[in-house]
Amino acid sequence: MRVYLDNNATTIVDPQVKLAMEPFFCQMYGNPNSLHSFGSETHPYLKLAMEKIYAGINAPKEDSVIITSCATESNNWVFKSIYFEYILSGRKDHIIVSEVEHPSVIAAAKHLESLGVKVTYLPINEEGLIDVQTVKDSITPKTALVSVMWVNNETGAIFPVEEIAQVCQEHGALFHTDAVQAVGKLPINVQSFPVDYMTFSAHKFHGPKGVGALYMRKGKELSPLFHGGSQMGGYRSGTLNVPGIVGMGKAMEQAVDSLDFEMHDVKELRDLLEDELLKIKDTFVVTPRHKRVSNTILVSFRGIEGEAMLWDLNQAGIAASTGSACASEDLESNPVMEAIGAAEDLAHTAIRFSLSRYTTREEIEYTIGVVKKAVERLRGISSSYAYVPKSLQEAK
Ligand code: 7TS
Repeated sequence: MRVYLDNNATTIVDPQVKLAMEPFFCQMYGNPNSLHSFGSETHPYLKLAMEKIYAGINAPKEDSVIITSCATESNNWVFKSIYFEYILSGRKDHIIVSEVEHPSVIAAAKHLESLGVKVTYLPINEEGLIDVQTVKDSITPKTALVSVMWVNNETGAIFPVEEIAQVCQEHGALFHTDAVQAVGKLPINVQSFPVDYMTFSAHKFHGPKGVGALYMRKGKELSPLFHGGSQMGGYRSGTLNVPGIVGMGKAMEQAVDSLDFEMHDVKELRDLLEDELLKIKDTFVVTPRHKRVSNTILVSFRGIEGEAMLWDLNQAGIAASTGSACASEDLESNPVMEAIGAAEDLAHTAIRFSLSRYTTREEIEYTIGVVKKAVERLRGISSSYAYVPKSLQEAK
């Protein structure tokens, strides 16, 4: 059996999405900017796709949604734009990010730091959560941008972005949220709180890879990323990725339609997995369930290296993760475990299971069995875990 429980890294493309994209490879392959019919016949499809994307986040049409190549690009773009528009001009000199942002935010912030920008890294507490007070304590009149992710990719923790955005508005700072792990898992309504910029990525909600987006509220500033033609309002020129945009539109529509299923049925399977894993002795889950999205568990098995567990799971056909795929070749401890100050013996033990609407009960039941066996085997050979074999326990 092959079981895919790494949906926070990427997801299967919804077959409806694939179907929607197909005509734009060999039939309607024209460049939308061309004046002939090969170009213009793509227009209604692009318009419809963009409408679906706007509807999915409840953006009014006066706001901008700029299609990018991925969330990494959207995140980087916001930081570089802030540098050009606010820092270089001397208007502001400070930005704030949480210390558990995705590397595409942390590395962008560090780059700005190397250019002389003051950066505050907000801590998370032992539950993996952010206290709004930490934003209030660090924001100043010179703060250009606060960037806090909506949902953490490792733990699934939901951060209080609505309240943080409010604080930013009161202090004249811009607010950006990386909503990559929120779309398809939480209702998104950019009109319900003062978010200025928001990043998301199609491949995290059953759309194609290579298509991301940057939402920007009307009236906000953004330096063009690519200078050239007039595509994407001149902010990001280059021939449009027609199949990608159509795919993202369809994926967004499907994500909205599946939201209830994601929040209830997927949660039921996640809770089943979590309940069974927590029955294993010396096992810990980061962030209380009700403060997490419905598909994610970050679990630690004392005495077991995350990579060793991953190996056993992979041998049994199960895909999970020990940290962001962008960093998991480094054999470093999980960044969130470090940030919550987990004891040394736990920092390397975290495994992330992330489900999707395609995950089945059979797959979860199989996974539970495999994990239980793996824990027993690995603790049996662990030098850091005082293990009493079952036969001896019974003999006592
Ligand atoms: N932001 C967050 C919160 C993410 O989880 C990821 C990918 C990205 C940005 C980057 O997205 P992309 O569109 O540029 O690919 N996160 C993960 C992960 O958790 N494991 O592998 C990739």
